[in-house]
Formats: sequence, structure tokens, C-alpha cells
Amino acid sequence: MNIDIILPYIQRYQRGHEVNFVPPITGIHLAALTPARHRVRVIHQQVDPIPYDTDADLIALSFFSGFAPEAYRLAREFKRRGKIVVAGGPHATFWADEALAHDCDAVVIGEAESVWAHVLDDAARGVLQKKYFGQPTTLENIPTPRYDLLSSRFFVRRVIQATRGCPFACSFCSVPAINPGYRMRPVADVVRDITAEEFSISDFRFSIFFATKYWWQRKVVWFWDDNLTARRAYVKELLCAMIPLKKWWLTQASMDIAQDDELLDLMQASGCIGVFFGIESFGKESLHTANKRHNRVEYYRACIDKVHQRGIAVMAGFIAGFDGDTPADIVAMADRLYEIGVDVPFLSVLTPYKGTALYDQMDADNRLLKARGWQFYNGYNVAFQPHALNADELLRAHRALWRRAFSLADVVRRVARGMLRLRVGALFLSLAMNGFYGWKALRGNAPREMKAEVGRMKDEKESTGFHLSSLILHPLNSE
Ligand code: B12
Ligand code: SF4
Repeated sequence: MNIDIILPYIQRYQRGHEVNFVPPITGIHLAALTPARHRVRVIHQQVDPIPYDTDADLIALSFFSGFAPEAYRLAREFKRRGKIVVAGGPHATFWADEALAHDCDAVVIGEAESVWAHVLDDAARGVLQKKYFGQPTTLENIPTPRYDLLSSRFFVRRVIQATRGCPFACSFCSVPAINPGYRMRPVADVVRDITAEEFSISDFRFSIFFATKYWWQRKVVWFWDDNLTARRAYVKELLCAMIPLKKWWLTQASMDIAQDDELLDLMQASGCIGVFFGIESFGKESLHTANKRHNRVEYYRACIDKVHQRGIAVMAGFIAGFDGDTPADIVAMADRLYEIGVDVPFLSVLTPYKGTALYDQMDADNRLLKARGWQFYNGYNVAFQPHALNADELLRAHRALWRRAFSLADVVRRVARGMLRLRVGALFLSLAMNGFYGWKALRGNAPREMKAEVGRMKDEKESTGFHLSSLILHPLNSE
């Protein structure tokens, strides 16, 4: 069969991305799991046009909740063209019946490894079932992602996964439900993927730009793990194996790594340039209700200092909309994140995803804004009734925080401070990411405010006049 794996996308900024930095790993991983007898392509709607006239027999859709309206529009388009449509990923896993009701022929619930070949066999034989339940398998014998299938528009290409799962259980996070337990790939397999040279030489066009880009693509390794450092013995073994590879690498980790000097030293020695911490809030009560007990406000600065002592940049996620948050608290985060030393902030709005304790609580308290479609679940919009303020006030406070944190003054002061304490790769990262967001802020290209009706997307005009807005009602409306 011919298979197109599509990752639907709805633009999250008013005028799109100026640069597309890092691709998801999901599509190229699923492509690698696809038996070799099938021809497979990977299309990221974020950068690639949708091939409506494809010769594919089967369309595999992988999407987050915030992109579900577009995924369902595409399912309908491809269904009309006689294709078999299979859905999977974090949204379809929790809303399988909804996906089936929106023109998907089958849904893979959970992880693909144990069932994907079986789904394809069934599809080829015309006996596709509606639901397949992917069991969390061991991570041995995972093939190298199909980097060769990535669009050259992504600046970083080496995305990789060494572990799955996270031992914590934060109330707003669906990782423990999506990837239960904590599983690790053999270190040798991870090293194999880090060193796989599959980047297209056609990108190398004898110009300084492409030579730089090609070098950067080989140099940088971005771990898309939920929490790479959770098992210390494992991560230390991995980092020892990475030292000779001389890469620059980045990952997500929890703040407790700051207590492990040996680990921090190994991170430095193996070329770590950036670590992402989910700091989330400066409110003790918020951290408590979020079950984020491993974050201690009084130690934020000391933890970040420890990472900076190794020249590693700190990226950090913050969430606006916890019950204790006032608009003033939210906007004040811009200064507070600078004070504790964050190099690159990521600023989200609290979002109740299915599969989380937060969702169950909001549902029980009747706080889900049921008239708002899935596009409100993109991390930058409000999908629930906040406690201390109303939904519009929360949105405005988030946008004020975003504009403040990425103002020219804040961007410059973060990068300037980095010059004194970051290693070369980390400084490069801080410059690139702050530049990326700072340029957006300068152009007024802020996160997009979703409406009950999403405006026409670039690809819609290529379709047959079907309007996204007819799909975007929240399924809870019908309950
Ligand atoms: C890496 C990551 C990112 C990266 C890359 C984003 C990307 N587009 O991939 C970054 C940091 C950019 C990111 C950003 C965001 N993320 Co994120 N991210 C993750 C993370 C930690 C790992 C995902 C991953 O790559 N896993 C490895 C791959 C191999 O596995 P996988 O994607 O899970 O796919 C497996 C199965 O799901 C299944 N599968 C998936 N798709 C399909 C399709 C088919 C057809 C089949 C058969 C099977 C299948 O098979 C795969 C192999 O087993 C997950 C947590 C998690 N454990 O899922 C959150 C997660 C996916 N992110 C989430 C969110 C909310 C976001 C943001 C909206 C956050 C924000 N506030 O801005 C943004 C959206 C940005 C964007 N443009 O897409 C949520 C999604 C919840 C939901 N229901 O939508 C998750 C689950 C975390 C959470 N908070 O609960 N994220
Ligand atoms: S520490 Fe991070 S990955 Fe783990 S449950 Fe909390 S938010 Fe999710």
C-alpha cells in the first residue's frame, strides 16, 4: 500500500511561524515502524502542503487536541476521495468514538508499536477494525526514525526519543495516561540513532548558508522525551556514551536534577546546551493543586544557577490560569522568570486535556466551556471557566505576559545575561529562541485568539468549499 502519514496543524500565531525550528518525531517514527513493503511519506501540515490528489491508499492522521478540527476536516476530505483514514495520537486515544464519527475508519488507541503492522495488514485485506488498542511495549528494537522523510524546512532535524513516561503525576499532564510506566531504550540503540547519517546531501548546496544548516542539523540532537533524567543510572550511562559523539543536545527534565552534581557534570561533558523545566507557577498553592510537588519556589533560582554553572541554557514552561492566579500575578511572571534566571520562557494557558486529573475535576465542577471547540485546546486559548477571573481576562492577562516577556527589552536582557554564563551552543540557542519569539512580538505576531469559527486556512481553498467551522463544536455539546 501507499501510505501518507499526515500531522494536521492549525496555526497558533496570527501570522504563522517565521522559522520552523524542530519537527515532531511522531510521523517519522511511525514511518520507521511501517513495514518496508509499503511506500510511506510524512507530511507536516505546519510546513508542507496537503497532497489532496495523493495516490496513497491509506492516510494516517496524528494530532493533538488543538488540531483535531483540522484533522477531522482532512479525514472528511480524504474519505470523499476514497482513502482509508486511520487516526492516532494523544487526542484520538482519548476521543476514539469522536474520531470514528468524524470520518476516520479506524483509531489506534495508545502506542502504535504493538499494532501498526497489524492495522496495515487488516487495511490491505479489507478487514479493518474500528479500534486497535496499542499496548505499552518495551522500547527494544525501535527502528531509527525516517529522518530522510522530513521536510528540509525544519532547521533542526535530529529529534530522538530515549525514554517514555514520567514518574510524576502533574494534574494537567496526560503523559502518565498516554505513556504509562517509565521505559528506556537500550543505550546502543539511542547512540545508533544519534549517529545515523541520513540527512539529504541535496541540502548541501555549496553555499555558506546551507553548509551551516547542514552542520547544525548534524550537530544538534533534540530529545523529545517526557522526562529524560528520571532514571539516574540509565541517563548517566547514556550520557557517558554520548561524550565521544560531540553533539549539542537538549531535553526536558525535572528540576530535581539540580541536586545531582554528577549528572549535571555529565550533561555538561556530553554537550548539553539546553534543558527544559516545567516550572509552571510561582504560586505555592497552584503547584500544590497541580500535584507539582517536586517544584519548590524558594529553590528555583538555586536550581537554575546550578545548571548555568555548567553553561547550559534553561528553557522553562509557565502556565497562566491556575485557580489562585490574578491578572497581576500572571503578568508579573515576566519579571519573576527573569529574576530566577530563565533563558527562554514558554508561556501557556492552563488547558484541561482528557486523561488528566485536571480534566476530571473541571468536568465534575462543570467548568469546561463546552461551546468552545477543540481549537481552544492549543495551549494558547481558554477552554475552561477560570476561578478568580473570567475567560477573557485570563486570555488578556496571558497575552500581556507574552508581550512583556518577549518585549525587546526582556529579550535583550536575557540574551545579554546569557553571554556571561552560557556555553557557545547554549548561547546560540538562547539567541535563536529569544530572537524567534522577540521578532514575533516586534511584528505583533502574537498567539492567535481562536473563535468559535476558525478562519479559513491556507489549505481550505484547495478543498471543495467544506468549512472547518462545521466540525469544530466540542463533542461535549452533544452530551
Ligand atoms: C515532544 C512533545 C512536544 C514537542 C513536539 C511537538 C510535536 N508536535 O510533536 C513540543 C515541545 C514542540 C510540544 C509542544 C506542544 N505540546 Co507537546 N508533547 C510532547 C511529548 C512530551 C512527547 C510527544 C512525542 O513525540 N512522543 C514520542 C512519539 C514517538 O510518540 P507519540 O507522539 O506519543 O506517538 C505514539 C502514539 O501516540 C501513537 N500515535 C501517534 N500518532 C499516531 C497516528 C497513528 C495513525 C497511529 C497508528 C498511532 C499514532 O504511536 C506513536 C508511537 O507509539 C508529549 C507527551 C507524550 N508522552 O505524548 C507532549 C504532548 C503531546 N504535548 C501536548 C501539548 C498540549 C503541547 C502544546 C499544545 C503545549 C503548549 N502549551 O503550547 C504544544 C503544541 C505545539 C505544536 N506546534 O504542536 C500534550 C497534548 C495533549 C492533547 N490531548 O492534545 C501532551 C500529551 C503533553 C501533555 N501536556 O499532556 N510538545
Ligand atoms: S513532570 Fe512533566 S512530564 Fe511528568 S507528569 Fe509532570 S508535567 Fe507531565
